[in-house]
Amino acid sequence: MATTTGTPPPKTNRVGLTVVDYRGGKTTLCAGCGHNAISERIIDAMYEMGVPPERVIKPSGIGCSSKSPAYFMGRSHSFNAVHGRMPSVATGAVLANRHLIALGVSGDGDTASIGVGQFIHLMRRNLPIIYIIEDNGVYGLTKGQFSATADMGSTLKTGVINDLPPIDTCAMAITLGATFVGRSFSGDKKQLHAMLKAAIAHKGTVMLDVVSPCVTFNDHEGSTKSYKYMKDHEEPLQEVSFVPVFEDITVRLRLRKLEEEYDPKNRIEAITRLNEAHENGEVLTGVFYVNPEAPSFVDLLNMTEEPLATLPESVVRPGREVLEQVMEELR
Ligand SMILES: Cc1ncc(C[n+]2csc(CCOP(=O)(O)OP(=O)(O)O)c2C)c(N)n1
Ligand code: SF4
Ligand SMILES: [Mg+2]
Repeated sequence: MATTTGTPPPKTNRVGLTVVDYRGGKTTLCAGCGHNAISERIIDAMYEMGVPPERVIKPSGIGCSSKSPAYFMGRSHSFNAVHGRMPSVATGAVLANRHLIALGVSGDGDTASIGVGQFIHLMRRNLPIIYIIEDNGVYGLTKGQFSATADMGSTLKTGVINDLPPIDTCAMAITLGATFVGRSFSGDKKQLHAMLKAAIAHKGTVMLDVVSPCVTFNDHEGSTKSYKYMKDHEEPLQEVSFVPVFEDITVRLRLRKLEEEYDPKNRIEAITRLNEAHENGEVLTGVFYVNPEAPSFVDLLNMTEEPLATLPESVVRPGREVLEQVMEELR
């Protein structure tokens, strides 16, 4: 329908919002930083899936990547946690209000070094969360030291060579029990967009490692997390597309096999394929593992449908008799 001025009204999604409603503050990250491209894909995916922004919480840790929730979905809740401690904040928020949609943003430093203990326990629980690692192989915010995801043999701009093996966060997440695990590239618009939409529909822990080049400290010849290296070495496992079915919120993930018969429900095969890719010097991208049937952490805890945060005090506060009984048991 045209307005009186003749300008068509902006397009809206199924909850009546325009894409502008999903934007955030102006980015302060470097121009060309992969993290900015990921924010753009999150905005598009959330808009297209018709997610009400007020239902979303975007916890993060510390780093350039962890700053990026300020640059998308300004109407959602945010929490910039302590370095590496986003998983505990996210767990607390989701348990207090199970109706929230949690989108955690972390970096390779935030996750695989200081935060690795928290990451490991989050992956075991199948908490409903989309956990994104914006992976540039360096600590961007503190001026480009190698992180634990840097490949052996990759070099810093100064010529320093990394002689330690990398931690593969995807292999780790699959081993530990995450129920939707994949890797993408900030420069692969189509694949990342489809994977994010599928992630939004998944009911459990989604772990997406997104290679996201740091143009200031890790985009040179000799880096294995540069735009050029990714363009030359990315090996997509499938062509990922996703058809949302809003009445029946099941994951309708379509994986068109490009190179082989690959079963994303087979954990062992997923880990073997990741190891083979490392041996062959390929950066495998795509959805490695999906298990939509596993009970989520909120199901396991048998929590009430009404979120704890909105239950009245008369329900959440034990009565005097119950307290006396507890005290009696402790005597
Ligand atoms: C407890 C603590 N230790 C160290 C730091 C310093 N520090 C800030 S960001 C960062 C690493 C960030 O790297 P990453 O998570 O990969 O994010 P990027 O900047 O690369 O996106 C470090 C070590 C800190 N802020 N807090
Ligand atoms: S320093 Fe690197 S990671 Fe940080 S904003 Fe700049 S390009 Fe991005
Ligand atoms: Mg980093």
